[in-house]
Amino acid sequence: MPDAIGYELLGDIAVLKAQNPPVNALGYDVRTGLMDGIARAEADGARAVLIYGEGRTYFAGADIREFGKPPRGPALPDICDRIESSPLLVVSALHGTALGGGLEMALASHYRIAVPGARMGLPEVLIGVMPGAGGTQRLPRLVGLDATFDLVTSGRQFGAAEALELGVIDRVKDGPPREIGLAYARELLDSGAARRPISEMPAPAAIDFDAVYDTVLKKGRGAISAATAVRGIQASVELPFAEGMKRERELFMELMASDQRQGMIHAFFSERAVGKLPELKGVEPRELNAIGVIGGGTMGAGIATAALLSGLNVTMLEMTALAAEAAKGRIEGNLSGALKRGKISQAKFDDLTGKALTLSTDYDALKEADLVVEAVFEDMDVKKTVFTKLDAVCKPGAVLATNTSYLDVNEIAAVTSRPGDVIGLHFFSPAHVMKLLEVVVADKTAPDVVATGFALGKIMKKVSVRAGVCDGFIGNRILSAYRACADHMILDGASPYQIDKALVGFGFAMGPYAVADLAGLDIGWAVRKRLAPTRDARERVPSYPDQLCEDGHFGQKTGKGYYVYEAGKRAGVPNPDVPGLIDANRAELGITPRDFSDEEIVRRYMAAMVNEAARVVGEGIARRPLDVDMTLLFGYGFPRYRGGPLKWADMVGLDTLLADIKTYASEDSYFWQPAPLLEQLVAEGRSFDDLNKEAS
Ligand code: T1G
Repeated sequence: MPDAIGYELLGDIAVLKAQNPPVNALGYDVRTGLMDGIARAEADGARAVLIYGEGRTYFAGADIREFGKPPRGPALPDICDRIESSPLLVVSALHGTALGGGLEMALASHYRIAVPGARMGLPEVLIGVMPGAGGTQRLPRLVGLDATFDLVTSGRQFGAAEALELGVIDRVKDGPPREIGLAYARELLDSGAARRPISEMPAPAAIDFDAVYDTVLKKGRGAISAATAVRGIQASVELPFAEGMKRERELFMELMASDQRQGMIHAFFSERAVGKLPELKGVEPRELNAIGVIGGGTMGAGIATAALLSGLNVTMLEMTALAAEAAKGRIEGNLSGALKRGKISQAKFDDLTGKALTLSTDYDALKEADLVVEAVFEDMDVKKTVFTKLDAVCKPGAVLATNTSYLDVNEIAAVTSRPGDVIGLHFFSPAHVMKLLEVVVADKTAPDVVATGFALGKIMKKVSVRAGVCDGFIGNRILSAYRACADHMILDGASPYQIDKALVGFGFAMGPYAVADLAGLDIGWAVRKRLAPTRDARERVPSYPDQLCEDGHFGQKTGKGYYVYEAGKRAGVPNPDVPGLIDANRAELGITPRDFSDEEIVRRYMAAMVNEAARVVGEGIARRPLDVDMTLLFGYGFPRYRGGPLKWADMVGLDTLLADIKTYASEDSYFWQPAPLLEQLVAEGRSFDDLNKEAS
């Protein structure tokens, strides 16, 4: 294995080349290589040093696989200080993604050049930490406080042009990073350019840091990394550089030790692992160039929009020409958002809604499609009719997908002569925005059809999760459990508004009742009616929501549900009619309401979520606990800094959760039946993370 840092001496310029694929992460070998390399360059009498990365990128940051392990070898901040204080002229040449400690390494250099396509950023707050190698101390001195707050607290990436404009880099030049770096170092030496340590530049003037801190903390909805980074930036103004570095390190180590860092690193690696399934190893997906979408309602138009934005040609099939035109209007509406935000040009908009999109009312238009996904009415007979026609029309090898959110994909597949080609692709509304895609694998779905589902997800930049067939697959099945728990608490004395507030306090963007208003109360109403004939008598189901629906109150779309929505306002106010409906429901059931604390509300709600999630994993509907975590993060607004419900459960302690469930079972043994997997893990002293490791 070649040295992690290659060394060359070219005349009076020493070259330190990072060669640590795949992303030149600043792991132990790279760090020691940099310390040895700068010392060697000085000993060799070089006058300048060029640092660049081989392969796809300049350093992409610290090696986050080392997080949580005992620190080894030189720490990154010390390497940055060592390089910056070298008497030699240090130049960094950036390409790929210079992120986190990578950008901090570049800031410790005296000059920075980048190729036009280079991207940079300090994304540490997105993985639960903060810049910890001088980023909060050097960046303010280079670009001022406003730009620093923006870049550090958002963690966003930015391109070479913006970096040049901000002053983060000095030069943009096309060419191999090594060549443009050497030429720039040569130019600097020949022009007698001086070393330019940022640490010696003046710090910006003080501002009201508490106000910035409060704003950032509020925006984080419970996440603490960005707000903590503000305190690091504050130190760059209030303390001398060396003291500021010490303060940054203290704050960084506090975050490193936090549960939130554990949660967000878990999310980072799980987001990449969730699409890697042993069963797909070596399985080639089928061709995917042109797809068909049947049904141009909200979902179908959203799916078509996502496909168009991903570069696929789309044939949209509707029942009538009028309906097809209306579908096109929805697609144009979806794309106009991207146009307004500058994500696509007018020419692109015209191409996507012109050449790339074909409208039709004739199934024959689908005969060349590589994949067809239907998003028609959620009724089994309607779906079966559609698949019977698809079976007759589509070419051999075409993938036939259903977007159903709960119907049995096996039953749908059974009406075709090719059940191996049938799969569920459960998109989440709005389908061109939500990143989650549940790839629902039926009993006879062929492996390469599963691979094609994941390939479509990748093209659409979705987070695809493999799901087995059951009512609600992974996400909706778990949602129905924790939503039922919330409904029980309302019958027993809590208010929907208290529950929503408590869950927002836990980190959800919205509570379950605000979410229900957003999705439409008629959806839950239809599910309750569908399940009523087979419902177990012991199941506790409130009747007051039906009353709301019978009165035509479906939530945001009718202006009234749990909340009342004034025209133009997204946030609603509590519907004054609801408490009376709840009181009447409790009276019917002979329930004397009791108080709930926010803490108890969250504790019960999460116990129900974890318990059902454990069932879903135990039954193999989800392959691993991390699959459930990714589903809840990308489809249900679970707070990312907690990693997902099963990561959160590991950190709370499975024995504690099981004890809670057993306590609640004494009130309602039907709802609170401990999941066998949860009992097994507690008995064996294992965690959900152990299962993730065993499965990978
Ligand atoms: N450390 C270790 N492994 C990493 C890594 C990292 N920083 N970044 C990526 N990988 C692995 C990843 O797990 C995957 O592995 C492979 O590389 C390809 O990644 C002191 C402390 C760089 C934009 O947060 O944003 O510096 O699955 O699939 O889509 O202030 O990876 O192949 O086994 O994502 O082309 C700051 C995180 C760290 C950057 C490339 N840096 N990485 O995206 O490929 S904290 C980051 C990314 C820090 C200092 C602090 C992306 C990417 P495998 P990939 P990609």
